[in-house]
Amino acid sequence: MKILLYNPDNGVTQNFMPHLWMFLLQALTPPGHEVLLIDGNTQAMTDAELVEFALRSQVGLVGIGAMTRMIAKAYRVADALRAAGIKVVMGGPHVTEVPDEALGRDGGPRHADAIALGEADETWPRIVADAVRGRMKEVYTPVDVFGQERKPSLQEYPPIPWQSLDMDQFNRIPGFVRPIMKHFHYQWETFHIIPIESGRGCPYGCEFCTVTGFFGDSIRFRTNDSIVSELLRLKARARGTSGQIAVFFVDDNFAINVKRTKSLLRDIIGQFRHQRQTDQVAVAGHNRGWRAAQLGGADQRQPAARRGTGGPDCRVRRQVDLHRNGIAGSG
Ligand code: B12
Ligand code: SF4
Repeated sequence: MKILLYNPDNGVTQNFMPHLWMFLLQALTPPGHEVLLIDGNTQAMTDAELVEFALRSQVGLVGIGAMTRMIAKAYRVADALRAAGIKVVMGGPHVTEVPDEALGRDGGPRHADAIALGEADETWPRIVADAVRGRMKEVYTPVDVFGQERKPSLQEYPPIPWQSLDMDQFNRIPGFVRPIMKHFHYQWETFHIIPIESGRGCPYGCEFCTVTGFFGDSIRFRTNDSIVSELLRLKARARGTSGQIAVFFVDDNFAINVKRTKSLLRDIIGQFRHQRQTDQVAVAGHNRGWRAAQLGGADQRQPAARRGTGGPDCRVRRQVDLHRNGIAGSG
């Protein structure tokens, strides 16, 4: 079966990097299926064009993921696809928060044939199998055999085959500049910003945020080896394509466990630099060429209204550390 994973744009701002969920679900798709990716931020298409593309490509299932910010567009596109007879499954934070809306159980119109609640790492292969049999359920929930909620372990993280993925649509170098870069032999024919994760979950439960409810209040980490090998695959891709790759750790709490953070950074540095560095995060960042760091988490000592997306692990002291090391910090 051909599967299209579609990420809607928000119609106002342009996203600077693709979403991890698309690559992750693509990597988790059982063999024998072809998975196409379209990001509305990089491939502007009208609803009719998208439907036409899906019909022409004989897509049997479209997966749409959306935050609340993009949900209006997501529903519109889903409606157009379903009107053309194409099955649609939706997932992500918004439909998890308000599942009845997508299924038309709240009195409004129905937008999806099926929805995946919460983390879909383990439910996605089932969804695909059911879609092939033409017997998709309406709701897929990550539960164990006893019906208890089950969070996937990140210990066996699926290797995303970055080295072989078609990433053309996510190249940040505009088409007209590429021949010039090539002509002058710059290693900048492509520039990709790649999302990667090292852990999920957050214990802080800030009232305005979906993360603790969605990913749970304890943190699950990937192994250092799996992260380092993903970075090495990305590096190999950059080398092989005369391109540059920047990685963006999408973790909400990258530095919550200091021992683990240092151990990961040491392993990364060990693979990417011959010379050992000190174990300060900021110094390590400086030596890796970081020029800016986005800090996540929220300071629990602040009233909710005054909290930004700062965090117990990223207070002013850390900003100062970063600045001393020539890195701009925000968050
Ligand atoms: C990185 C990130 C960003 C980055 C980049 C986005 C990107 N390109 O990746 C930046 C900083 C730009 C950003 C911006 C915003 N973000 Co943001 N972001 C995140 C963050 C921290 C990580 C996303 C991620 O990759 N997670 C890891 C992946 C694996 O998880 P996932 O996306 O949820 O996918 C899993 C499931 O949801 C499911 N799934 C997802 N999609 C689909 C689709 C199908 C078909 C299926 C079956 C399953 C499925 O399967 C996946 C595997 O389990 C999340 C918080 C979080 N921890 O998720 C917030 C989060 C997604 N962001 C959020 C928000 C609000 C925003 C902004 C609107 C903030 C703002 N006011 O401007 C903007 C919108 C940007 C835009 N384009 O319009 C909210 C969304 C809440 C909601 N109700 O939708 C989140 C959840 C954080 C929060 N505070 O609650 N964001
Ligand atoms: S610390 Fe950050 S990720 Fe955790 S609940 Fe608060 S805002 Fe969300």
